[in-house]
Amino acid sequence: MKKIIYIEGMSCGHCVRHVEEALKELAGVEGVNVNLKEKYAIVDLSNNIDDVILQAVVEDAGYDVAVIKNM
Ligand SMILES: [Cu+2]
Repeated sequence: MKKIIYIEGMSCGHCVRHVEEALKELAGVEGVNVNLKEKYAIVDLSNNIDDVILQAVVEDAGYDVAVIKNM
């Protein structure tokens, strides 16, 4: 399944890599695709990771989560 995470606070390619690496460390995350301009990350999940966990990972990396939706 895929989820889209709308993220506030990313400003450059470094932020993108930071968010990608943080999400990829989660077990069950198979892929991450961050769109800096549109301010979202699409995560490809092998199992349903709870939104609360995804939000915590992004916030621990230093960014804010606006909303998370199933795709
Ligand atoms: Cu940056």
